Amino acid sequence: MSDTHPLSVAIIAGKRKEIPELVQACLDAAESPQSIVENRLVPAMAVVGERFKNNEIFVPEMLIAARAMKEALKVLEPMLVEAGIKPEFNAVIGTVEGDLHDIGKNLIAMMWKGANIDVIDLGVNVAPADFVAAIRQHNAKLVGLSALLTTTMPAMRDTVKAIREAGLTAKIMIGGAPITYEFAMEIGADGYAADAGSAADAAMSLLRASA
Ligand code: B1M
Repeated sequence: MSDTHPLSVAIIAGKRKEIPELVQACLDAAESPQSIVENRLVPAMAVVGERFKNNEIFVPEMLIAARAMKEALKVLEPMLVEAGIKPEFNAVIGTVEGDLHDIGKNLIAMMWKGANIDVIDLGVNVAPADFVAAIRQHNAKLVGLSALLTTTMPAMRDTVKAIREAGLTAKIMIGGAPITYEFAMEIGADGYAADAGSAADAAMSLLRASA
């Protein structure tokens, strides 16, 4: 990928209205929805992040790019989440307390739904107690925690601790840009996925191991 593809350029510039047509053009050119996410959308957001880090753009531009990205995902979601048979497993997912980033978390939720998991999405800025309550309420077999900020990694640790202390047996999978496998093991999570591509397989291995 490059940041010169029209769809990537439009995401970076936050040209929301142009997005559906550009996504459709990729589909018409026989690009798969997964490839559009991996090769057009995610790298575009990486460029946005890089520009933000270098003070070339600021939060409003980052937000506008995020909205454009969501527009693209809206078009792709039905293709990523093909209607399956009755889900065999369920899961709760959310972005941890203090963290408002939801694009990556939404993508993971889509991939899980695509793997025929019934996903309850708690949204962003989810307190540990709310994860615990939702796992209990839905008797969830899997919980996914997302964090995009180094400053919210401690909230992830607190959430894992709260789930364990509540005696819940749900498998815990974590991920997000600053998260590593080592961190996952250190805080006592059961699994980690680096990206949307590996998230469904990782979730299914955890669920099958616990079934
Ligand atoms: Co924010 N932001 N942001 N931001 N933002 C980052 C994360 C940052 C790296 C940018 C930078 O400096 N280069 C930086 C964090 C630095 C750090 O902590 N080391 C940062 C910052 C600093 C901030 C603010 C503090 C800025 C400020 O206000 N001064 C602020 C914090 C707000 C808060 O959360 N409390 C802030 C705000 C925002 C916006 C609201 C403007 C917007 C978010 C909008 C939204 O999500 N609705 C935003 C955005 C868009 C970004 C960047 C540019 C893009 C994030 C994104 O959507 N990427 C980001 C830079 C970057 O990531 N390069 C940045 C695309 C997405 C598909 O990838 O989310 O990584 P990602 O998800 C991936 C994997 O991480 C993984 O799979 C996903 C798909 O492949 N994954 C999981 C994610 N969750 C997973 C869970 C799993 C498994 C895998 O299991 C459950």
